[in-house]
Amino acid sequence: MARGQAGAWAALGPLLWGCALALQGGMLYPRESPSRERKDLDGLWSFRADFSDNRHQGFEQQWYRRPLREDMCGSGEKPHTSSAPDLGQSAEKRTFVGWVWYEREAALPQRWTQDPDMRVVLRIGSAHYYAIVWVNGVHVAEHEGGHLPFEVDISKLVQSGPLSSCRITIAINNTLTPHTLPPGTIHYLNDTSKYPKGYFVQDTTFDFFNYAGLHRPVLLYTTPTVYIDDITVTTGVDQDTGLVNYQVSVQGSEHFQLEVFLWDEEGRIVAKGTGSRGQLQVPSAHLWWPYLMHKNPAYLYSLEVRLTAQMASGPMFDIYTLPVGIRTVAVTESQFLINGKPFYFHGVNKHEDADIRGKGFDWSLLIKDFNLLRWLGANSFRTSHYPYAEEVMQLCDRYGIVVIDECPGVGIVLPESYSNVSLRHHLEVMEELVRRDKNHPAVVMWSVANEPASTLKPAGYYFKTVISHTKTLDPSRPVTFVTNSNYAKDQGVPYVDVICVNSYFSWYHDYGHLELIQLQLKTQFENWYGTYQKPIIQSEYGAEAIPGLHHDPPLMFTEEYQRSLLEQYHLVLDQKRKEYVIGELIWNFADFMTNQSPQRVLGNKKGIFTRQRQPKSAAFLLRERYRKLANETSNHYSGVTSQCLGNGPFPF
Ligand code: BDP
Repeated sequence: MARGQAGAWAALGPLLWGCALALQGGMLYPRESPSRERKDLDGLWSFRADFSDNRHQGFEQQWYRRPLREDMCGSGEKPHTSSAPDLGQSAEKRTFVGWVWYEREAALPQRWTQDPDMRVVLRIGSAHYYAIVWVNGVHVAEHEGGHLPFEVDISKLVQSGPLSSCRITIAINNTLTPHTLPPGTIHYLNDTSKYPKGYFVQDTTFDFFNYAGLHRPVLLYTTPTVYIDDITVTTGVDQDTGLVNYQVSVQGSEHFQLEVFLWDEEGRIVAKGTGSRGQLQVPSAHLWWPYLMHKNPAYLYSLEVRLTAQMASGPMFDIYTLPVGIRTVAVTESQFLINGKPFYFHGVNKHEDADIRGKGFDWSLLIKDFNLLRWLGANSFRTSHYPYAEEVMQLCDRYGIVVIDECPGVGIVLPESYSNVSLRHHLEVMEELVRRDKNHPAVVMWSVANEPASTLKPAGYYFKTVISHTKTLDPSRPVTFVTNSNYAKDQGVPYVDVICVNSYFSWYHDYGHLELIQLQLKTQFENWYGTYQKPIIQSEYGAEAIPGLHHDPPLMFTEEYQRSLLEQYHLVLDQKRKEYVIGELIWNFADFMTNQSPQRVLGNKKGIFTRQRQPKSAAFLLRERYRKLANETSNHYSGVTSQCLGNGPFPF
């Protein structure tokens, strides 16, 4: 909830929606190499929220022109990878809607500012939701959408003067509209007997707190001026030969040579190639297997791409190394196959969410979460309900955690959210997501939305378009969206490869009647499968449990109820997984923050871990189940859990 003047939202409109960038270039993760350097801009950033009535003072006074800290009135400092709302003590700031300003001075190594053969790039891991960027007071970039990276070449600016530092200013607006992803609506409350003049609230139809700000690393990196801009890898398997198809795009010159080398984990070159595209063949390849599906999961090769460009001044080199997992993914009428073997998803849905940090990236939290996944015996998760940090995806590749990669299409329920404006943006977001995550072996499926109102009339055309666009962008992976609507009326499902269905039996209806779950769940599966003959994932199910609240017989909100509800689901899942159910993902891995409402007690408590990552009783139940499932479903590799669990790469 927020307060402002009546004109506040209108004043933001034209700035916000006129200028989203078209998708350009690749989005390779910045890695150091002999030709590339990287400088993380972590630490504290100056921070200021624009509390002016029209939320536009920052633009009127051009806050980007001089250091923000020159006028500290109302401003402060903030670690950049955290959400602003939970750092302060003010309720008004916590629910602020509008522009906030970040600023950081970066000292640059001399050669970065003096070498004309060097490109300096500013990369922002994510800025929720709309961002405008200035460097030394000059406007350099804008980006719409809070969960995907964007970058800009700032070489000209940093190489044009005597400065050995640069001042980066980022203005970020967290306002959502029916056309953003996720959507939201600003409501002015005009009854002056109840609300002060100009009072407005931002309403959202998704169930997590709209944390805003710079959530992920911001960094500078360099490349030569002729550089490897993008690499696309797809893999296949022929008998025991691994096939690595690569395509490289180069910017800066048309006169170059490319060599590619595939290294194995022991540091041996196992295949070589030349040119911008080709196929590498790896005899007796180590395949990338999911965690618990093989005794040596998550095998990664390294694809080293070496570029040599002929310049007037002599040769110029660029080197980029990409981790590559060789694996195949396929879907049949009733199975999900990884490397030709049936794969059963036993995992979780997550959120990027934690105390104090909000959605801010934090390595310690990440390692804790991966240790918990491993402890649980989970082999997969869905990035509900938006793309997670790139570093998360890298860990999934390294540890064999399979990912259903979801875009921020959550809460699409208003008819306006099916307009052409929304559709165009949704297509752009899918392009950005596929561009970023296409090379991760852990990503086995794209999810284009969660629980859209897909019984509304335009939904069929809308999802047909988004799904077919996604398949064109990446023909190598299946596509889904997550439904919770009626099987007979859902207009999007005909276009998906796998049906993901959420249900909350004996929670959001038939309160307390656990005895109904088996019947209702069976009916759910039989109806969906009977209508579409596609494999089904139970993509969400669960119940809230306040940690430490007990009652036997089980009553809602107790740990016993959460546990018993899951047990009822498991009875049916155990029957149907022998037919066409290919997975179960608990809602949710951990408790998480939401908007305030009478249905939420300091957030959503459906976690099997608390927000502080301590187990509730249900976590032990799932741990037992997932280990059993791993042994039963990894049928080509018996005794997998005893061999795989406990000796892994995690620092227990
Ligand atoms: C599901 C939504 C999820 C919610 C969950 C719940 O997909 O985002 O958090 O319900 O109500 O329908 O806990």
